[in-house]
Amino acid sequence: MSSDAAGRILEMLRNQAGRLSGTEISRKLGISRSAIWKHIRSLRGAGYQITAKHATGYQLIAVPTHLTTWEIQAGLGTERLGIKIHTFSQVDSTNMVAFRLALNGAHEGEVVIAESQAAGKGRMGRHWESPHGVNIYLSIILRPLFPPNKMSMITLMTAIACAEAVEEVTGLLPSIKWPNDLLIGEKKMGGILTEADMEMDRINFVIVGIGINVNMPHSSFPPSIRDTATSLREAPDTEISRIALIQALLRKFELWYQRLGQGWGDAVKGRWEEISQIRGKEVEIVFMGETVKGQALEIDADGALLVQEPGGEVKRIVAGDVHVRG
Ligand code: BT5
Repeated sequence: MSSDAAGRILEMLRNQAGRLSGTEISRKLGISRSAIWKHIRSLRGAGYQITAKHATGYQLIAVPTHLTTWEIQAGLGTERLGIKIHTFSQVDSTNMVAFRLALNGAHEGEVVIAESQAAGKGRMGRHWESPHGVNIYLSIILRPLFPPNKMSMITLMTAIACAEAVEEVTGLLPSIKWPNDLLIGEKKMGGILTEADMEMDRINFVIVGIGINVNMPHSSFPPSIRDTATSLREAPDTEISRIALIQALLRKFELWYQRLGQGWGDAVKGRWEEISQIRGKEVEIVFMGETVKGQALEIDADGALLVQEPGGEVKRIVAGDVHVRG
């Protein structure tokens, strides 16, 4: 049974104010009444409330509150991104699922989304808190044609896409902390984990993992991050539609990724510097036990952070944790 036909039936039901007869669906889609019934059953199984009356037909009463491919794709409007969306109730990590799919030949633009993660990953082996049903855990498979040294630009453009999507949906523009933190005020509400399968001179695929705390209540944060983390809901204190946010995110992501692919690295750099908190600030960067202190200048064409030490020397930072001082 094709999920496509189920999706098209759903679309017809959405656009219908009252009941829609089986004959009408059958005529429009060229499928039998019994095939329609099977699709209706699978939609119901996915959480859609659809009533069926023998004489008058079908009516959509309610859509599920959990994330479904159909809800995300309805009115999405992207060209390639999210054309295939794999949704799960729970996974180990959406990045790991996406990685496995990519190894098996998944295409650029395929997306993995889960309601919760049992082993959500941060950078450098760290853990990402991923409670069920309240946040966004999403990974995008990319097969970029540009060289490995441009990898960091993908993380930066992802941060821009996330910030702009949040602004579109909530009216609140988060700030970005190099390289992968999304902040509201001083608190972290999202993070990005970019992983890749690559050789010396070429990228086979990239997995961009995005975690955004959307409706997570403050009480759900474990004590270890209660003072440093926040969710979007906490800011305006209203429930935020995860569907609307995912759709905005996929659209913004596609736009910025296309720009990057067309050689608009300067536009990415410019927009990133506009949104980021870091330019001109006194920073301390820790990476693998080493600390660099100085003033953050800008990011270079490959997405590295340039920091001027008190002695005047400029260091190029490609990875690490940034602390803004003072
Ligand atoms: C990150 O790492 O910020 C990258 C997070 C990426 C998560 C997404 S979810 C979808 C995809 N699938 C995955 O498995 N991962 C990606 P890092 O900069 O290393 O920050 C990790 C640190 O942030 C932790 O050590 C905690 O201190 C803190 N933290 C953990 N969970 C958090 C949360 N939900 N909100 C805010 N801070 C959190």
